Order: sequence, then C-alpha cells, then structure tokens
Amino acid sequence: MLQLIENAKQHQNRLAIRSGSRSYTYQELLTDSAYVSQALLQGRPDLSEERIAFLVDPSYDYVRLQWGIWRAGGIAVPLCTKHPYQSIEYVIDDTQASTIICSEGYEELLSPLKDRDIRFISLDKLSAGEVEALPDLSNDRRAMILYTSGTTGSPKGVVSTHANIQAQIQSLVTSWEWHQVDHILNILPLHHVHGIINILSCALWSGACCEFLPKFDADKVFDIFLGGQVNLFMAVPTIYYKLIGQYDQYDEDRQQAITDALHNFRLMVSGSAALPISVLERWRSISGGHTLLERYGMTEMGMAISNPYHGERRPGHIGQPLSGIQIRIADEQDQVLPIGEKGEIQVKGPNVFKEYWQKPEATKKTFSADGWLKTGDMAILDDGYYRILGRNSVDIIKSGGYKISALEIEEVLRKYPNIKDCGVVGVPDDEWGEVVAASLILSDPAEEIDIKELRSWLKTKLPSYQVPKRYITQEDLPRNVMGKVTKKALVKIFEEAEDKNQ
Ligand code: MLC
Ligand code: AMP
Repeated sequence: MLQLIENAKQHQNRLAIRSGSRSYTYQELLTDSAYVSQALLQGRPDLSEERIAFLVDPSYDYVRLQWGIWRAGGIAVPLCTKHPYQSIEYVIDDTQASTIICSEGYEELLSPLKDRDIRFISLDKLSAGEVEALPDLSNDRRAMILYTSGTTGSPKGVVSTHANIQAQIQSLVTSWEWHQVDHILNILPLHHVHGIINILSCALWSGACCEFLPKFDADKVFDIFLGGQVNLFMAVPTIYYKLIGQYDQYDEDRQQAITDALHNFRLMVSGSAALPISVLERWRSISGGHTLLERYGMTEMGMAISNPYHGERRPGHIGQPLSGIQIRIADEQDQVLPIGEKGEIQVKGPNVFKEYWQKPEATKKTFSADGWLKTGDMAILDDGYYRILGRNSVDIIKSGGYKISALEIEEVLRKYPNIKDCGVVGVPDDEWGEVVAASLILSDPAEEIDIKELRSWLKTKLPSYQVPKRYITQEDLPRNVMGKVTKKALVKIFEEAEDKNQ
C-alpha cells in the first residue's frame, strides 16, 4: 500500500496542483494517474518494476505520470529536460527502460529512440479508459531511479524504494511542520530530490498545494509571491542570489510589496549547496526578517541534516540530524572521530537508498563495512551544529545546485579535435557556487581552438550547466592534474587568470 496515495484519498476535494492556468484536485490526480496506470499495464496485473522513463516539463502531467507509474508497480525514471539526446540515451540504455513517455515538445529530440524495441508513448495519446484493479504494492519495492555523477565512471542510477521515499518525506513533513493549508511554489527541475521529494512529494503527502513554474524566471517568481497564496519556498542558493539581483532592480513600491508578501511566508529553505552568509543576510532584509533555513542532503538519502524549524538557524551551518536519521563523523578508515574533529559525514537510516542500479561494486564502495552511507562531504560538529568544510574529492563540482563530475567533462573534451589533454575544475563563484572551468593542452599549439565552436559542440554532448564557462589553453598543466593537490593549483590559476573568454 502506498501511503502517499492513501493520504490523497483523505483530501479528495483539496487543491493538489496548480500548473499552467489550471488547478487540479487530489481527486483528479487520483483518477488521472489511474488512467496512466491502466495504459501502462495493458491488462497485465503489475509492471513488476519495469523502468518507465518520462520526459515532460514540471507540470501536472509530470505528477500524474509519476503516480501512474508507481501505482502500476513500475520504477519511475524522470528524465532531465535540459539534457541533450546523448545523455538521455545513456539513461534509457542504463535502465533498460521498457517504455518512454514524453510530451509533444520533446518528441523530436527523442525520435531516434522510436527505432528501438521500446514502447514509445506520446503524452497526448494517453487517454482515459476503464480502470481495473491496480496492484497491491509493498513498500520495499523499487520506486525511482535518479542519475547522479560520481568520482569514477559514468553517472550512476540511484535506486530508492517506496519505503526510502516515505522515510525521506516523513522526516521533512514532521521537522518542518507541513500542513494541508500550505502552498508551495516549485521552480526546480524534477529529476533531483530537491524538487521531487522536498517540494512536490512533501506537499502531496500533506494534502497541500504545489504550484509549478516550469522554467525559473525571477520576475515571474515575484509576481506569484505577490499573488499572496504561496507560503513556502525552497530553492538552491543560486536562485536566492538571482532573486536578490532581480529585487534590486525594482522601484521602492514593488520592493516594499514583495517584502510585505515574503514576511507572511511560513518558511523559506535553502539547500543543495552551501548558502553564502551574505545571501542569507540580504534575504533576511528583503523578506522582512526571515532567516533562511539551511539543510543538507544528497540524492542517495534525501535530506539528513537541517537547521531547526523552531530555534536558532545558524548561518554557515547545516544544523542537526533530522528525526529518524543517524549521523557520524568518520575518518578515512570509517572510524568514528571524537566530537569537534573534521571528518566525513556518514549516514544511516530508512531514508538511505537501496543500491546503484546494476552496479553492486559501486554500491558496496559507497557504504562502510558496518553499513553507513559514505557521503564524501567533510564536516565538523561545531557547538551543536554541523558545518560543512568541503568535499573529499576535487573532481565533484557543485554549480547552480547541480552535482557535476569533472572527469565526465574531461572525457568528452578529449574527444574534440586538437585537444590532447585537459583538466576540469570548479572555480568559486558568488552566483553559481562554483563555475565549471577547463584548462586545455593542445596537440598542435600553433592551431588555436575557437572556444565558441567548442562550446556549441559541447552543448550537443552535455547539458548546458556542465559546459565549461571558462577556458585557458596552455602548454602544460600542473603535473598530474587528476591528483588532488595539482587540481587545487589549477583552481588557483583560474582564480588569478583574467577571463579572456567571456
Ligand atoms: C546555466 N548557466 C550557467 C550555469 N547554468 N552558467 C554558469 N554555471 C552554471 N551552472 C548559464 C547558461 O549557460 C546560460 O547562459 C544562462 O545561464 C541561462 O541558462 P539556463 O539553463 O536557462 O539557466 P537557468 O534556467 O537560469 O538555471 C539556473 C538555475 C538552475 C539556478 C535555475 O541551474 C537550476 O534549476 N538549478 C537547481 C538544480 C537542482 O535542483 N539541484 C538539486 C540537486 S538535489 P548562455 O550565455 O549560455 O545563454 C541535491 C540534494 C540536495 O543537490 O541536498 O538538495
Ligand atoms: P546531489 O548528489 O546532487 O544530490 O548533491 C548532494 C551534494 O550536495 C552533497 O553531497 C553536498 O556536497 C551538497 N550539498 C547539499 N546540501 C548542502 C548544503 N546545505 N551545504 C553544502 N553542500 C550541500
């Protein structure tokens, strides 16, 4: 029995989703998702964990598909709307998806898949029909695969069961006191936990309303805030930074109206990357006194540590373990360190994912021998609040809230004509947290590379947020750029270099 669906039955006449110019009740969502289930099942009793990939903008359609897949016993594989074909094909191949569903706008992009032995469903062809009994599902069934980049190899599919997802939702609903009268604006992509779990699923679990703005636009966000219905907001630090920039451009009257509207919010949360104290402080003044609640999470576990809903929210800190979740700080041998010493955050609890899809070795490596998830994030417990100190791998970049693997980008760059070698790093940046930067060694240094052309080529291979924004070409790189120390040297070079390419 899926508790999320059972909860919805208690709220049938309440508003579940606002999307486009329409609103949808929980009853409509229950009915429409059951139609999706039937269309997927085609008379079979259960999808038995078939992978169903879907590519639609954040919208009511996304939700009815997600619920329809779950209710039919399938594994939901949401695809990224910003990915080029190659990245999507990787996910389809890796999950061995049986079916792909997409809205009209993405049909052309996905058309090469039509030649394959895969069921291709256009969203507008999913019609209402007779609803027969849906399977009775146990919570330990696999529910969702989300792709995440690591320090080795290609992106890995993070498999979460329904029980994992429920635990992730429940700890947030309890800690942040979600209630059916809540109304949240969702401007995040729906192929990562921040948008899927923290916003969409927590709202629907609680009988609250989730409103979509499919593409982030700071001006439109403020218009919606001024409408007076939204009382909750969650975003990555880059978005708060962009909102502040937009706010600064308004005249005093609009600024005052926004401040008044924000003042009435119940809660505003930041996460997915470190929140700069300057952003927290500026937002406090813009919002008429709200201290952003910063929390910490990861695709493999949902949220794990959070500043308190009641009580002191300490700038520069991520807070304390969420209810039901155990945290320890450990050394490289997975030995627990004394309080106050710097080490890796390790996590245990029902929220922690099941496995990387068909990668038993990678799964094993990400857990300690005694079963703790090794996050790769370094932290200390500082006067009762955890504080992140960085990552233990220089090859993981966080930009705009997205986790990016330097190694994956390097692999693509090396395929470009005249690039002999390269080193990709994240360079600290006020707006993006880090920006992706590439240092190139040319096979023939006399033959220059046109960076504009290179960027256009990269955009066909990588999503835009992974395409390096800064470049230097040089005769030599700090030796052994794959190593920790020399990549740090490369970051310094970028920090000091005048950017000639922007
Ligand atoms: C885009 N651009 C970037 C960039 N991304 N520049 C530098 N660094 C980046 N990372 C540039 C583009 O090249 C383009 O410029 C311009 O910005 C607009 O591109 P866009 O794609 O339209 O950007 P935009 O929609 O404004 O995206 C910004 C954003 C987005 C902040 C809204 O990055 C976003 O939605 N981030 C959230 C990701 C997220 O949900 N993460 C959670 C992961 S879960 P040009 O010149 O090329 O036109 C997780 C666990 C947890 O982390 O704890 O939550
Ligand atoms: P992802 O794999 O995309 O889910 O990203 C998870 C990573 O985001 C974590 O391992 C952290 O490195 C980072 N992260 C999430 N929240 C925070 C935060 N509040 N402060 C710093 N880093 C964070």
